[in-house]
Amino acid sequence: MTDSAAVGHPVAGARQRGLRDGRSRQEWDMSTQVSEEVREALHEGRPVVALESTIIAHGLPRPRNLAVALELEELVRAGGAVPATVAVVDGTARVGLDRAALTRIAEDPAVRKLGHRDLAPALAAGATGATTVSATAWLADAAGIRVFATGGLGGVHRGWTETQDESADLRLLARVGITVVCAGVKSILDVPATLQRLETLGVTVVGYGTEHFPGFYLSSSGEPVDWTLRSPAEVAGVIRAQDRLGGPRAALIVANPVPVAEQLDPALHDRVLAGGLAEAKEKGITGQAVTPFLLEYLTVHTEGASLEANLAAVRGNVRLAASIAGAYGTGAY
Ligand code: PSU
Ligand code: MN
Repeated sequence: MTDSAAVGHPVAGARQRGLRDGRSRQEWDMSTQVSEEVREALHEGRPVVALESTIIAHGLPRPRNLAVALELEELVRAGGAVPATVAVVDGTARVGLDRAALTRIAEDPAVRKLGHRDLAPALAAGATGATTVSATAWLADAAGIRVFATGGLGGVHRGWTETQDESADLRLLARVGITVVCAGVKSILDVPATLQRLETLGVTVVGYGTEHFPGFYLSSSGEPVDWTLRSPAEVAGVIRAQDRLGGPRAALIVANPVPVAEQLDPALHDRVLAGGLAEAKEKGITGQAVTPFLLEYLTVHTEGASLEANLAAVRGNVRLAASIAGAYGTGAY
């Protein structure tokens, strides 16, 4: 069921004719393996939902991360879609992982964190790594997948005027026409600055059932959104409108709040986050390590409450993504 083949199989309906950048399908297949199940679903126009793997390898504690990875795939299936978890395994980018690959991503501490810019060196070195939103969106889009679910996007970090730390997620989402269902951006970030950057980059942001941008662990960040959608059919309508418009491609961010009953207590959130940011600064934590450090700090110092809120958010996003993929149906390309 989850067997893969490296070359020579058609992917994604009309897109098998060639890629936007002029490479042949076969050239692309040499570097990227789409699992047989995902390939068939795309070929037949059945709904597929991409899932990232950094949340598994670097965003959640072991051994719970493997159980969550499997649960998220099950949730996609229960929603009538095929899951396509993305990662790089021994130098091959893979879209749709089998159980062995998923286990390795979850269990092996040597698994690297790969943003889009890390893909080429990872492939060349034969490395194994988990893909962030930027790398996942790129690979999933190239495979012809239109809907992607995650927890919270990366964005502009607090103190960005000093550190220049802005997640590569934003720039990449300005370049691929994928729909990302998320609980906003991680609340460890500078949320207003991130929303401003998304506006500048031309990335469409809609609130799902809310007039406020969600706050990842929190149901609301307090920031307003310009557009509110209230059903998977309405989201599918926007994706179809993107298709009709053409022009430069950019992502559609569907910001889906964690239910209020499952959010992290806001006062606890603010207090613990302040401690985490101070400790990160003290320890000189920078670059790719910042996000995993803060997520873990919050999990430890809220005694697991932030982890439960994070998981509730991701589960909700995965369910919604499956419904959107179903409502959108075929005819994307
Ligand atoms: N959502 C979660 N947990 C995570 C992430 C998202 O609930 O760990 C990951 C995503 O892979 C995202 C990355 O792309 O965090 C952002 O990392 P950085 O800030 O270093 O770009
Ligand atoms: Mn960063």
